[in-house]
Amino acid sequence: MKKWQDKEEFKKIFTEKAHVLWEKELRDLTLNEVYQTIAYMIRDLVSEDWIRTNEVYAEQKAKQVYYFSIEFLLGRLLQSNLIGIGLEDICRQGLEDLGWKLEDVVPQERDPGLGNGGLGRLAACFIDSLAALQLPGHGCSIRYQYGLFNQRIVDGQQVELPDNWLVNGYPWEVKRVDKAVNVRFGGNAYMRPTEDGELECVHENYSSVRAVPYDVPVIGYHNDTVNTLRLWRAEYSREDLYRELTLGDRHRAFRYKNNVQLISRFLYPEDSTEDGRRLRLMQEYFMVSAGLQSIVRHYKRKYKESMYKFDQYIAIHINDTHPALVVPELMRILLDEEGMAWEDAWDITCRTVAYTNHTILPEAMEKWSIPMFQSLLPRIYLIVEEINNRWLKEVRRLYPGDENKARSVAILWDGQVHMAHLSVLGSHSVNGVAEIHSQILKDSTLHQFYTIFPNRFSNKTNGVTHRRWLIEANPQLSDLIDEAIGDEWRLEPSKLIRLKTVSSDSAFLDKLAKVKKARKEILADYIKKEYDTNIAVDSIFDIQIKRIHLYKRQLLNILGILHLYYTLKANPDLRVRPHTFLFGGKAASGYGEAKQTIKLINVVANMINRDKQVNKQLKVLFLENYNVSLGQLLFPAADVSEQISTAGKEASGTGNMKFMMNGAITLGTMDGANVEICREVGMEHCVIFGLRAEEVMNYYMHGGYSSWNMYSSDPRIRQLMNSLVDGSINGEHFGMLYESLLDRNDEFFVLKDFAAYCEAHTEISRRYANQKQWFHSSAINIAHSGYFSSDRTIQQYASDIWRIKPVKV
Ligand code: DL6
Repeated sequence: MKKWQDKEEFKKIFTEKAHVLWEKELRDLTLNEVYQTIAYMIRDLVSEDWIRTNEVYAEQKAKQVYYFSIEFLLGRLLQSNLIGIGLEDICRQGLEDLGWKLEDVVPQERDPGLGNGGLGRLAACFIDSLAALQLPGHGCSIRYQYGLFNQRIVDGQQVELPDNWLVNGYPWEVKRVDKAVNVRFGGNAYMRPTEDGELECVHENYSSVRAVPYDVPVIGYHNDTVNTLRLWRAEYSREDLYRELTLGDRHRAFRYKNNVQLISRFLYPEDSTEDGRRLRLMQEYFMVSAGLQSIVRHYKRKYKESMYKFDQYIAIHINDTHPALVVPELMRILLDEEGMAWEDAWDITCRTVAYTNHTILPEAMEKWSIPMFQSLLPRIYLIVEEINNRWLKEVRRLYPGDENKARSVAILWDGQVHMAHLSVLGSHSVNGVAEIHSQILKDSTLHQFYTIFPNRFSNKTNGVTHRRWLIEANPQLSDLIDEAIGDEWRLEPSKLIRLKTVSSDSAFLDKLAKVKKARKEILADYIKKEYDTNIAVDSIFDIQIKRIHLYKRQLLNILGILHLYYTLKANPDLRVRPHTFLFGGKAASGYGEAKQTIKLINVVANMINRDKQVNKQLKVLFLENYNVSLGQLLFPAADVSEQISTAGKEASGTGNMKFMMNGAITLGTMDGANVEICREVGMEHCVIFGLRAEEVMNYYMHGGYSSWNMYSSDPRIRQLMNSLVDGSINGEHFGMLYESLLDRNDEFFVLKDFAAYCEAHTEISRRYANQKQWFHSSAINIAHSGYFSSDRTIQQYASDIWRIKPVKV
């Protein structure tokens, strides 16, 4: 890549580019135009490498993986791309000469509305690692016009505003009209005999949707690899619209046009209605069909190999079940377009596809009603039906008379299409995302499949990219690490383990403490600017940031805080170590309890922050609109990482890894990847509390837990529960939470774990009092975070599942 040699060259190219793009003098540019100008300059720099990367893959016929995910929660790309190509400093200096600060330009980029939570962020880390490791791997998803929503807090309550993230355009994308494909919906499909006695499928009266790809370069770290994230946008086909119009039915024509445009309009359309669910299914098929068609076309044109060898050159990964239609869609292509026999097509499909499960929550397991599925995707339904028939025949042959077995592995059952079952059956590999989660999949969620295909199952513990979450988010800490152990860890994060050698060195620990303080000051400045609130940087920054969900137990956290408040009120002379509790996260718009939890946090925060008797010791804030960019401010500033889900419920968590990478101490349950974090760092460098997953499971299976008993026996709990409904929290009532904790017997064991949680907090304060010991633990956490880099995870996927190798470009 021909890079800008120095800031002079940067300024020259910037000036030329800005003139061409905006037809303005530099002094008249808006900050957003400055940002876009640099983004286009980076695009220019990498364009040759981007072309070359694809050529080299094709020349070498390298096996490639395509990672299909309904979300890619990318975060901003300007700074990470500058870091990737090693030009951040030149850009910063050049901009300064021109009168701008890079720090002011970076926030001009809106976080792309292409994801919402852990699964989407994982996908973003994965494509980052693929490019960094020079592995031939690309992302495939949808170019949503609107993200989930922008969250505002009004009177303590979440208000959802449209996230029109594309409003100023997106300079990183390239529209590729020439690569558009058509996707079919509706109509009728049936099998008819051919002249030579075979059966062929007829699919007629369908409507076509044009899928147009927008490609985003995924730039490797200090190498020349540029992979692709391909995002599909739905457009109406002019011919179909014209046909409808010429048939004289203007209403039908406009309905067609509107329906098509809806497909890529919203990330996660509301699925409480039949229309919403239908739209989601359309999105899933749209992404899968467009993605697969383009992969097959590219394979045939560039690799010129037989489709019988497809799986030798192509791996397809389905990130949870949203892309599970890859299985029948690949079958459709192989059967209907390539004319293969069923057995061959099935064999190739299973060898190509691999599946990761990300949740065991029953409500998150995707199922579609058969009538809806059938009417929307008639040809795909026929294939799924055939897969199911053949499969159940086999199961009944293997387990004669065992209808329970058949039921528990069926794809079509009870009027529904079971997407997890389709995914397991149509893949050669199934993995969970942390050891405990993978074990739960084998022991319970997918146990019946496990008994049939034991070798198909494995674990791949998640990871996060240290390039974004350490190098970019925390340059102060990164520099300190360089000073202590050299900079090899930047390329090989496993080398972070070398920090152990200085983890007891007083001089190093003092510097680490200074870095933490500096990062807390940066966050405090942000909070002052955005919320006009002061937070004390010498208080413990205790942070819980993630989607709001009952199982993640933000409720436990806020009840703990409320109890601390009551204790301070009842004991005016009591002094505790000052704490700043920070929360962030969105609640699904239809999830009443989660929304009420947000309200509770805000009302309690208000009450505490205004109370002069306690607000020197306690401060609580809910930060609006938690997203990747806000995360980049929060993770580096944290002392304590709250990872307090009910054991057995959080598949892995990845925030826990970002916190530890930035030196926070985990306060958590034995859940998800916390278990492995604890094992790596040692129990003395994290604080663990609460029920274990087996105990939780035991209660679910055999009963024996009554939250009313907790209420009767623990006066603290009684006080807290009463306060939810008696108006003592600023006159507000939280009936839904009260019901879920008491009347519905506290499904997530908040009250059961309450006492242990309070003790864990006492332990945190005790440990924090010894600063040397605290920062020793902090250093140990950073040292072990190399294991939780997504580079390690991706290397495991690459060698064990995809069987792809690095390719030098
Ligand atoms: O694997 C990524 C991430 C895990 O870290 C979280 O524990 C898990 O909750 C999340 N799962 C989802 C599920 N979505 N669906 N379906 O986001 O995946």
